[in-house]
Amino acid sequence: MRAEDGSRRCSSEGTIAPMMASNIVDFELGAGTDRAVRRALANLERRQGEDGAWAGAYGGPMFLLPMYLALCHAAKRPPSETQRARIIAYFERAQNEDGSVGVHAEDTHGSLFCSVLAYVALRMLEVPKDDARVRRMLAFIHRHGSPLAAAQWAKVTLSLVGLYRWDGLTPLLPELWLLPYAATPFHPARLWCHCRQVYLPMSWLYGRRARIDDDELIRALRDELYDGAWSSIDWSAHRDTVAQVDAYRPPSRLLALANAAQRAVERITPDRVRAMALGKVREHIAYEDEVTNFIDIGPVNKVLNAFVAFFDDPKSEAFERAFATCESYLFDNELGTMMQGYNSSKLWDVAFATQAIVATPLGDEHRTMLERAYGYVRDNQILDDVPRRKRFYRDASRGGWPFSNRAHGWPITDCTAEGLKCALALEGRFAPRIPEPLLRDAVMLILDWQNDDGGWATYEKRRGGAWLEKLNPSQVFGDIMVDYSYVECTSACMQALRASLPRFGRRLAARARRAIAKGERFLRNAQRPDGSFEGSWGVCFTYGTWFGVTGLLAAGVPTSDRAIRSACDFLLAYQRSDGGWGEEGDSCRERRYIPSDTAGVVQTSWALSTLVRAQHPNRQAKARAAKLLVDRQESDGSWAREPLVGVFNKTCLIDYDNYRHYFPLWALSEFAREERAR
Ligand code: LAN
Repeated sequence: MRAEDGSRRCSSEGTIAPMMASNIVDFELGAGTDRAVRRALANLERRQGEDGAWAGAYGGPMFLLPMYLALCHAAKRPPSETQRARIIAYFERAQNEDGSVGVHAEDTHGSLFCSVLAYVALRMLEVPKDDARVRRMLAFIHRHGSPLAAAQWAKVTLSLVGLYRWDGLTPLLPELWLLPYAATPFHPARLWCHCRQVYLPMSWLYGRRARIDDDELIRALRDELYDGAWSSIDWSAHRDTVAQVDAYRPPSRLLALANAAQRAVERITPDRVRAMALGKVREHIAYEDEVTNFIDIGPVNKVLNAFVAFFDDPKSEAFERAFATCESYLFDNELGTMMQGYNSSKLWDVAFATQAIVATPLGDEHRTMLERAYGYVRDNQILDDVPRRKRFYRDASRGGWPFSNRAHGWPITDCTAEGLKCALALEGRFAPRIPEPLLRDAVMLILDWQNDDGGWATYEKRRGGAWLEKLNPSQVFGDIMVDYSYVECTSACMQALRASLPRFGRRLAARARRAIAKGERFLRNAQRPDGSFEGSWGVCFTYGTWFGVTGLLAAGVPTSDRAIRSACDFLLAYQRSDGGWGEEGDSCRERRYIPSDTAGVVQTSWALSTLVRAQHPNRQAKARAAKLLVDRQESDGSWAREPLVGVFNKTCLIDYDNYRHYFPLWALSEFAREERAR
């Protein structure tokens, strides 16, 4: 609808006949696009790091810094004076008018979860209680209750520093790890690896009822947070209390039953069994630290594992290493100092940036940049499986690529796919041929990761039933319990298999073709009646549709296919009168397309790229999108920061800061190539 508005305006603007007008636009746009591409390449070249990768902020989630600061407080190792000021600045920017802090930095729905955590964090950073910012925050907290109604992870964090009591939490039994995997449909090792790696240390800390000694600040905070009621609280009455603002996934009846059962079990569990369970859980935690060089799979288990090491033995070498590695998650930029959602997004960014660069005809002029980028991809492929992996429920890793770097070491389906696509796109012209065994390892991983539904999940083949989601105890996050198949991961894996086909022998090629065909079925099933694909790791239908369409095309689906046509129609229905696309982050939590007030260049790039790849006949729509990208570019070749477009678990947006530097370049290059071929 909006697309038509735009073209109508074009032809009704005056004396120039529509046909001629569009030729003039084309001519200027052609030159403009070329200039934009050149500038964007120069911008990327300037920003590339020594290691061949692009550093970029990966902040956004607001619950991470407070967990880290609680650890600093416990260990009596406050951040430096400069860091302190920069962290305060980050919180200040994220605080809403009503005093609240949301789940992520741009969340205008205040959450009790992150407001409580931020309040404690700021006070630990020595912000006095009569400071206007914290006073407003506390007012918000009291309007919605107190920590008694905050989401589970806030309660856990507060319990560790004596600002909540473990009795006020639903049980997190370490004994679950003693159950036989095969016979237990709810075994913790069946959970999505992020979920299990978070609840693993939580269960140890819960099992030990770990908490630090009271100090003056803690006593003062109890008074502030609970309005003087601390000593009279009936903790066990508040296990299930959760404020409306934190109840994205309110506890289900099944969870209530499971919790009652766990409490009954805990009452009769002999100390001997508890000790055994804690020992086993401790072993799993130590293993995760060891195989990730203490980086750990993500920031939450990073901090929790460090807490475990601290309570285990604060003077140990293990704690020293665990604490020191927290630093690798901190990042400072113009927004302040944040804690990132991963130790970096480097592999992911390098893979995309490289593919964007080789989509231009100017690769030869940027040979050095490409060679260095290739170096990063080559040096960060994972070369070995983790040791004794079966005992620790780990899948194979050899040949995979991680999201950040090899030291982190957890391979991911779509990172493996993008790493492989990138290496294949460079080989021959800009890089040596990928050695046969490395290619084979990557491909075998991808093939083995495919789920029975034809799709691919994130890190592992799916291990548990969808019903497990009913036991999601986090309240604030959606879809954390099992590793589902995702449109994005599926599409990426199909594309990678497709790109490597020419390198396969007959048998492997046949297997890959079958896998791609199964993937196609998954994608067709995932498509919504309106033609869109829902994304899970980017906002939202724009991102998902880019992957959905690209995946189908990789399967050899013709552009005339109804699935492709309807996906494009869906996008075109949301093209704005300025030629761009803008989709709200809330689309993810509400699972419907919510248009935003302005267009974003990253989302416009995804949409434009989709239309180009689908060879959509509406040339004007594409030209207008390209023009928006060209017009929005800064003179140094960059694009300005815009609202967050990354997401996880439905509710938490996250910053992919480098997206604005390479997605517009990629889309413009694809558009220009199509124009040249006309
Ligand atoms: C990530 C980061 C990378 C991301 C992509 C590879 C981009 C995606 O295509 C697949 C999913 C994945 C691997 C992903 C999943 C969720 C993560 C790990 C994160 C968004 C980074 C942080 C987030 C993690 C779950 C944060 C901790 C919170 C929990 C609810 C456990």
